[in-house]
Amino acid sequence: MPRRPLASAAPRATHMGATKEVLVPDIGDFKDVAVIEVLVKPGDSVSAEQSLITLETDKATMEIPSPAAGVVKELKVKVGDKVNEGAPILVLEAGGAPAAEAKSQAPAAAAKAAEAPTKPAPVKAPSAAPGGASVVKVPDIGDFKDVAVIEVLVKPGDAVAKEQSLITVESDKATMEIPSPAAGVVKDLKVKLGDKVSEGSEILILEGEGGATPNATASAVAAPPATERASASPKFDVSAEVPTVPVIARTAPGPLEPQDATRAKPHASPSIRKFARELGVDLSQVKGSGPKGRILKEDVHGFVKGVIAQKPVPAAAPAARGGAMPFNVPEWPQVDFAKFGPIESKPLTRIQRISGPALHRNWISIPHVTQFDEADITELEAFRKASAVDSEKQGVKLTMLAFLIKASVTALRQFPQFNASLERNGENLILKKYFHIGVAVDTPEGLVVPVVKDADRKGVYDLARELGEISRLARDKKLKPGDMQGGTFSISSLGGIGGTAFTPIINAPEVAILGVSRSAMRPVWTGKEFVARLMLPLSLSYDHRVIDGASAARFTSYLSSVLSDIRRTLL
Ligand code: CAO
Repeated sequence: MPRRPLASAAPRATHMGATKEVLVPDIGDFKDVAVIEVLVKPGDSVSAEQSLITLETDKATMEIPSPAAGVVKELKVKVGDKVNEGAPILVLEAGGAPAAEAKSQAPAAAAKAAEAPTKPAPVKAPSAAPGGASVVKVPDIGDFKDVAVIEVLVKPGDAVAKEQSLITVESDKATMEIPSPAAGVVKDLKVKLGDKVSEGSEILILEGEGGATPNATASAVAAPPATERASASPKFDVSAEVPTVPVIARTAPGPLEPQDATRAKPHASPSIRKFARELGVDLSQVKGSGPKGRILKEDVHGFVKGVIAQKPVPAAAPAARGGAMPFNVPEWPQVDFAKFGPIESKPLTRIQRISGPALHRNWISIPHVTQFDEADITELEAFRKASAVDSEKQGVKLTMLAFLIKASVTALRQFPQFNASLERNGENLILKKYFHIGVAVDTPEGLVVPVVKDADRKGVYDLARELGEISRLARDKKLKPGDMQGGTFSISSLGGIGGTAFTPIINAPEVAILGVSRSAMRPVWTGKEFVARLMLPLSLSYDHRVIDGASAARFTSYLSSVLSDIRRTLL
């Protein structure tokens, strides 16, 4: 969960005549933090709050802003140095008001920010409620207002520890958990799913441990990942801590999108993020040339130059959900539908809201081609039906999908480039030696893709049993994030519903997905006569960057031959 660190002190300065030594401020629990960027040099004029250096730990990147305007006289750090709170950064010849003083409405105490470390902004302490209990309220969540409660993580009677998450709120930009300011027992909930809350909204009534009022000095704050505030505090790029998608998918079924926990946000410091935002650059498209692939200002410049060179007017038109699109497309039409007849506005489900942008990304960024084929499953279906009695005795519904998984694994072994992912830099294909098959499951809330792990090591009965179990979990919204991660290839079966073919969208970072439509009896020419055969339509969408058409045709032909004679899975 991206979280704003507790510490938020301003850089300290000690007077040395007309100059001040700017020190590393309170940076929370971080110790021996590496200086990864020095953003100024001697002779530079800096304004109050201008970033001086960037520090990075394995969990966060933070910029240390100048406590006041002035001229840099001497640098005390260089890239690669390890620093702690109080370490000298540089000597500044004061040439303007300290940052805190510059804020005319700031309280007097805050005006001393340039002189001494300030304390972390306290979370609103629980206010007293009748019966020795206290009201826990939404703390300072930055500029976010009326954010939706998407999870209530506790219920009345629950004992909670200090900092245990109570609720999760979500805006269109961030998902954040609100932790408990104190240990205690939940007496009463004041919010429910779907409520809109802002700073100060009541969350719940908490009775402190042993019936006492919870400690009023609690200071844990969950804050939005990308909010930048005008303060002299370090700016923490907490978005670098944890990828957003796995966080969002923490307790709810995930959509048809990558659920790979290793998928990280672009590695860049807050100022670079801001710079990129100002230019409308999507950092995920920029290759970093800094240490550990970090994106530098030059990389953003280079990216913009490249785009300009390719297109005369690289307008970043807003997509339907507000994201920047890398194409010069006309703006989404704003239509007043009510002008034409009665309407009803229905919010998208949570799964749809998460999966929509991922599907959109996959659709526009992967060059899809769909190869259609069909498999003669007459014998297979006869075998499945003949096995039905035996399978039912074992409590398993032996579905066609279980055989499809089995046959797909056999084909994937034969064509390893289909069981692969393109490396983010586009230079290598990662071939996976394991076979985790994602299965699209239709639920009332939307599509989710649980993954059958190690499908190559399971028999058809085991696969059928597991499919029944994950479909049930998906529909009961009980899938865990891990159940939806690590897929190497996906199957989307609409055979139980109908249709003759469709073009499934690849579930990135996978490179192919098999769509299956409804089987039907068809006349098939044997060379001498037409015979009635049960034919299963297959639609294989593949990433044309890594798979060419001939390979795709070979893959579906082979898969079709395996389904026509399932004994091939034994070979
Ligand atoms: N051809 C003909 N009949 C088929 C078939 C096929 N390809 N696949 C399934 N059927 C039949 C089954 O045999 C079953 O019939 P009986 O009840 O008489 O045995 C019936 O259709 C219902 O099957 P099912 O859908 O319950 O079971 P399944 O194992 O085939 O599928 C699951 C399970 C989870 C894939 C399915 O329930 C589902 O959610 N499908 C939708 C996936 C989806 O939305 N994909 C779209 C992604 S792109 O937006």
